[in-house]
This record gives sequence, C-alpha cells and structure tokens, in this order.
Amino acid sequence: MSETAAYPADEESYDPHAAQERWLPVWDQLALYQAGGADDDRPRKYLLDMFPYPSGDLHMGHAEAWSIGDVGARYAMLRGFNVLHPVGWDSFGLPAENAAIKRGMSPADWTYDNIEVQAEGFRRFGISFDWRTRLHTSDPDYYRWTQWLFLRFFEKGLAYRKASPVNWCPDDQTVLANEQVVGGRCERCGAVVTKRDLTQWYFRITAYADRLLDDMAALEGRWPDPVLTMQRNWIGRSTGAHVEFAIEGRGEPITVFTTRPDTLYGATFFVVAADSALAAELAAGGGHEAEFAAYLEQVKRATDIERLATDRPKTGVFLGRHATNPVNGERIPVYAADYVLADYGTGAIMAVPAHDQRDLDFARAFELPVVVVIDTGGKDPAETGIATAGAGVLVNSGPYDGLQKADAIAAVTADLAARGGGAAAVNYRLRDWLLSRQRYWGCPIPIVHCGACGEVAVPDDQLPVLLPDPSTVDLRPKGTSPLASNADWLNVVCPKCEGPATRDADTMDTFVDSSWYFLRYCSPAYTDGPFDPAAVRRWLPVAQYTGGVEHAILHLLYARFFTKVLHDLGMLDFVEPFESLINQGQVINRGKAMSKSLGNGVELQAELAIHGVDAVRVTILFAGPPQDDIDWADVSPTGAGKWLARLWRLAGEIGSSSPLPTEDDALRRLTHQTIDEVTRLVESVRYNVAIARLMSLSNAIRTTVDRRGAGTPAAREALEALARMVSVFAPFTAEELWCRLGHQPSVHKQTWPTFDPALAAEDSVICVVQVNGKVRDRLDVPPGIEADVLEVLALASDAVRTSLADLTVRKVISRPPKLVNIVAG
Ligand code: ANZ
Ligand code: ZN
Repeated sequence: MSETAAYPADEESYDPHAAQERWLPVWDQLALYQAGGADDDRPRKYLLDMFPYPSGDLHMGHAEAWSIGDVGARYAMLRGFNVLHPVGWDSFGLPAENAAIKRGMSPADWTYDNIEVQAEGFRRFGISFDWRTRLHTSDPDYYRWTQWLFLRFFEKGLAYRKASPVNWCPDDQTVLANEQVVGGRCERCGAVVTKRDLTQWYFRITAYADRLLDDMAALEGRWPDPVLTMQRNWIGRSTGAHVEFAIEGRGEPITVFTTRPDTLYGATFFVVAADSALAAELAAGGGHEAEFAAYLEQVKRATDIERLATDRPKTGVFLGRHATNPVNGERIPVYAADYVLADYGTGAIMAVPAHDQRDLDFARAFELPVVVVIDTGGKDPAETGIATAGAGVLVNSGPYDGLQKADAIAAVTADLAARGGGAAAVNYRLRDWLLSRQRYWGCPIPIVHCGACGEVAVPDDQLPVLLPDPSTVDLRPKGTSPLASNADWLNVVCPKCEGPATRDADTMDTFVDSSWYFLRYCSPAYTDGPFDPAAVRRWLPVAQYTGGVEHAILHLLYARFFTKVLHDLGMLDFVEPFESLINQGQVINRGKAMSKSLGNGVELQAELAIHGVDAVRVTILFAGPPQDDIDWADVSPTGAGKWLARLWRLAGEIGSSSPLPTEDDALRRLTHQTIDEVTRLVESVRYNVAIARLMSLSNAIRTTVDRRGAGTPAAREALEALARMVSVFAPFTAEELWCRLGHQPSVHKQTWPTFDPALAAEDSVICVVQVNGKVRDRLDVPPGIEADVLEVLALASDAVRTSLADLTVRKVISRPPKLVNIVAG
C-alpha cells in the first residue's frame, strides 16, 4: 500500500499519536475485522461485550471493559477463527429522557448524538468491531422485533397484566422491577422506593425458575462463581411444606409456608404480614382494629430490606384471634407484624421461636412461650436469646420424639399430606418481571385496550407501533405515561371488533431490549423476523461474554429467560446464550470508586491524550487479572508507554540491519517458550501475566541485539513473534513493529506465532543421585544448574526421601551437573 511506502523509518522516538493517525485510515480501508459469511468454513467464534448505553464519550470503565473483550476477539482472529465481534447500543432509557426534558431537546437527538461520539471513541480506541453489525435498540427496525417478541410471549401467557403493590420511584415517577431496587432505593437515581397499587405488565419468569436454576449446572466453571451464586440466591428456591392452620371464627384454614415442618410442635404463635389482605380481614372484628390501623401506617413507610433485617427491634399487633396448631391442637395467638412479607410464601407463618431467630426476637418482645423441639446440644434459646437452627433430635414432639431433623421433616410432611392438612412445597424468592414503565423513551407495548374485547394484540403486520413524535407529547414525569398525552396516537380502532379502543401507553423496561440483542447481531438487517435462524444457528451460543458484574442478576437472568422461552417457541436450539462469562473489575482511584464528590476521577480522554491508546490499554491489562479492580494510583501508563517505545526502537534497529551469520540459541529457546506460555495465558484470560512474559522476551531481544548485533536472525524471529503477540494488547504499536520490520500492513491479518516444541526444549543432562553410595534417582537438569539448586532438587526427590526414611542427612556433596551424593545415618 502507498501508505507504507511513505512510512518514515528515520524517526528517533516513538510518537504513539502519530501511529494512531497513521493506521486508523489504513485499517478502515482494510476492513480488518469483518466476520465471514455463510460460506466461510473456518470454525466460528462469537465474542461479545455487553453493549454500551449511549452516555457520551468513552470513560475509564469503557476502556477497561473493551480492552479486555478486545484481547479475546483479536486472539481468536489470529488463531484462524471466523470471529463475530459486534457493536451496538442499548439506546432506550431514562437518562436520555431526563436530559431531553432538562435541555428541551428530543430524546432521540440526545441519544443519537451521544452514539456518534461514542462510536468515534471506540474507533479511535482501536476496538476490533465488525461495524456492519451496528444496531441501536431505539431504531424502529429493532424495536419492531422487540414488540413482535413481546406478542409471542403474550400469546403463550408469558406476558400478562395484573394489579398488585409495586415498587414506585417518586423521583423518576415510574414503577421499578424488584431487580432495580437496591437497598430499598432506585437503582438509577437513588430515591427511596415506595409502594403503589397499580396494574402493570409482567413477564412470567417464575414459570422458568427451576430451569433457570438447574441449567446453571452447565455454566459451572465457565461463569464466575459469584455470579452463579447471586443468581441462585435471587431465584431463591426453598423446599419445605405448606401447612394448614384452622383459625377460630373463620371457615377456611390459612396455609403457611415453612422450611421446617419438623418444628411444628414448637409453633407457639402465628403471624400474618401486616400489609396483606389477610391481616386486614383478620383484624376486622378482633377488637384491636384501631391499633392495627395505626401499625399499618407505620409499616407502609418501611422498605423490604429494613423489614427483613434481623437486627431490627420486632414490632407487631395482636389481632384478638387464635389459630390451632394442627399437630397438638393448641390454641396459639395470631399477630400482624412487618417481619413477615405479604408477597413471600403465603404471607403467613407459623412462628417457632426456639429455632428461628426472628420469631425468638418477637417472642421475647411480646412475652410469648418458647418451646424447644429440636435438641441440638446447644443452650436454651429462651435464656440465651439465640435460636438454635442446627440439626439434632426431636423432643417435646409427641410421636416424632427421637427422630433426626431430616427424617422428621419427611415424616411430618407425609403425615400432614395423608391427613389432608398440608403437603410438600417449593417456594421461590423470584417474582415475575415487571416490565411496563410510565416513560416516553422506550419500546411501546403493542397492545390495544378495547372495552368489548379486552387486551388485543396489535397484528404483526402493523408493527412497529411507533413512538409518537416527542414534540406531540408531554414528557414531564407525572405518574402516567407521556404517550397517553397524545390523543391522536392513543385512540385507535380495535383490531378485532373495529370499535373504539386505546393503545397501551406504557413502554417496556430497557432490559427487554437487551434480552435479545445478541441474537440480532448476526443478522442486524433481517426483515423476516427478529433474527435469521440460519445465522443464529451458525454463530450462537456466544463463546465468551465480557461485562461488568453489576449485571450478574438483572441482564443475565433476563437474557437466559428469553433464550429459554425462544427455545420453547422452536426458534432456538440451545437453552443457554452465553457459554462463558468474564466479569471485569472496576477502575478506581486511591482506593475508592471514582466520583465527582471525591474529586478522584481519572479522565480517560486526558490519559489518552498524554499516553496514547496502546499505553492505556497495556496499563489496564497489565494491572492485574481482568476480574480485579484497578487502582489508577498504583499503575504507570508512563511505564507502559516506555516499554512500547523500547519495542519500537528495537524494531527500527532490527528492521534496518542486514542478516548476520551469528545465531543465539538461548533467545530462540526463550522465544518459543514464550509463545507457548503466552498462548496458554491468553487462553486462560491471564492477560497481565502474558504481558509480563512479553516484557521478559523484549528484554532478552535487547540483550542479544546489544551483544551480537541487530542482524542476528534470532532477534528478528523473536521480534516478529513478539509483534504478533503484542498485537492483541497494543494494536497500533504492533502495526508499527510489523511495518518497521519490513512487512506490509496489517499485523492484524497475520496468524498467531507457532510454537516449536523442539526449539523450546531446554538442553538437559542426567544427574545421578546417590544415598550412602547407592544410586537412588536420576534427574533431568539444565547443564548450567547451580550447586545449591541441584542439592535442593535431589533432596526433594521422592525416591531419595523414601530411601532416607528416618535417617538424618549428615552431608550433601553436590557436583553439578552430573552427581549428588548424600551421606546419611
Ligand atoms: C417455621 C420455621 C421454623 C421456619 C424454623 C424457619 C425456621 P426461606 O428459606 O427464605 O424460604 N417465612 C415464610 N414465609 C415468610 C414470609 N412471608 N415472610 C417472612 N418469613 C417467612 O425461609 C422460609 C422460612 O421463613 C419459613 O420457615 C418461615 O419460617 C419463614 F425453625 O417456618 B419457617
Ligand atoms: Zn374490540
């Protein structure tokens, strides 16, 4: 190419910025990273980074995530895979809307302007994307298919509307999914979340709870353990029993969920969730109505997290009623309390204070009896105030006395079932996914409400239901969807009966958009469905997914759920979308997360302006294992830049010298050993160690060049291999090296260097080890081994240790490299 001809070979020092400017246009022209089509028969690999939200220019977090993802993609390309490394934007969402309201501009303009800035940021950061995949979830030709998928869920009963108390963010004026409430606060804006009774749309993710749990077995060892644990806890499967309690003055018994049916004889009181319909019903006519009403007001102000906290003083009210313990016929008082949640289990519990801490705290506060029914060998809970939860033998439990806890759980459950007073039961913490939002900048829900026909799906051929123009709606948050403020948009004829009807004015949670984008990437322009089934069959599942651990529950659980539903609809032939997962850490500064108020933010753009792209990438990748946080105060982009400049000078020296007849076998050996090691390190995502090995190799090349001359063939071989390996970490510098060594661009079109085991093998000699004159072992050792190292090796030999048995070593004569003699007695 003409660009290379003009390559200035006589520069003295490395200018990383000039290198960036030099190569970006060349790479654009070479279209380096395009995935091969259907007829490309190389093995395929789909490498995915969690797509960005268009927040503005790239920041440190982006740099870290995409540096890590880029190594995997570039490595796979050099290894001869046909790689799909796509790019797109998760471009619906609240910040666009809030910014639009503040600045009086359209959310679309704000979004797409930001996307352009970010796209250029990624390009300049040299990420190996196939730009042809580019998609934006806010494009009508994307959200058309989000709507289409919603309708398939709707047809299957997996998308439905119900009225229930929901999480409400008073600042954003919208409902939130349970997953978006963190520590009782709105995940986005931090406002304290309250409850409201609203009719909302849900996805029936609970129908998939068991599969979401059980299919995790296949992800074991391929996804980080903490993520698997978080998902398991979030789904929260508990096994136990439903037990019915008769209530005096009520025809129907009330069922409780318990994980401990073995403790039934120890149930000394009964509690219903204060904010449940059941509590209101039981309170009526019990003689404590006023107390109950006052208590309920207090409860409504607390968050679930506060309510469940074990260290919180227990509160409640007696409802003036009694229940009957089904196994011993005892009358036990019924309370309403807030430590029992209305929407978990059945909203009612049998309280066993001896063996459940919260029940014990309540019993002590309300002076209720504590009856030990499991002898765990521990101290009496009534005295210590500490409930005993462990295993043990049943006592005070009539016919079950003497049984072990586990056997008693089975026996009590079976007996209850036989009498018709209960049954084995499974309970989940997971709730259905609340997906509707009362905001403008999201995917409209493709449903029409008709007085005669009810909820009617918009016919597929009328999709997409387009958002009304933002200038025709009132964007300000007011608790109802802005879409409803445009009457022309809202009022339609019913697709079924052609009578007057209204559109559903809510939009979908953006997590719906991101639950299937990875399927669209392999055929982003497809018009006959959300994705081309043949393309999906070729590329998916995703081989490696890289993204932040903050998505451990939400996004990853939803994407897994969508995949399973689409599998059941016959659209996919796999059930798990992401074969392996890498969670990168965070970039912090001086021990703390970067924040405006702490003033410890590190500006990526400033770092790039000083050090260049490659030095920042190498700094990030060299700082530690990808999953660890990087403290910017502890790293040295200057050091990384110096290393890259050293490589660049080496390339200049070697590239401009003619071959010499001298050879350096030690360097050749190190080169091949390094290729072997770095290959394994990159494959196991230990990028920091891989870079350390490359640094050692570069030091050895420098020594050879200084001692034997730049024309030493081994030095060129080493640097060429190094350039290819460095290309996955520092793409611009690697291109410089490659071209300074006299090659054509691009190093990114080369193959990963091949390792020759014969060249990597160390010369070795046999060393005989004797104990008291008898040969006990033969060791393979390097010819140059030192006496003390050899002595240690000899004493560590299994054969030697066996023959020494309990003898004491008196003297070791080490004669490297061939003999060690041990005298013992
Ligand atoms: C009696 C008992 C005795 C219980 C004992 C525990 C220990 P997980 O594992 O989280 O599913 N529970 C049931 N429904 C509840 C609700 N709506 N709000 C608060 N607590 C509730 O916990 C199930 C246990 O939590 C159940 O088993 C019940 O207390 C309580 F020694 O029943 B257990
Ligand atoms: Zn109708």
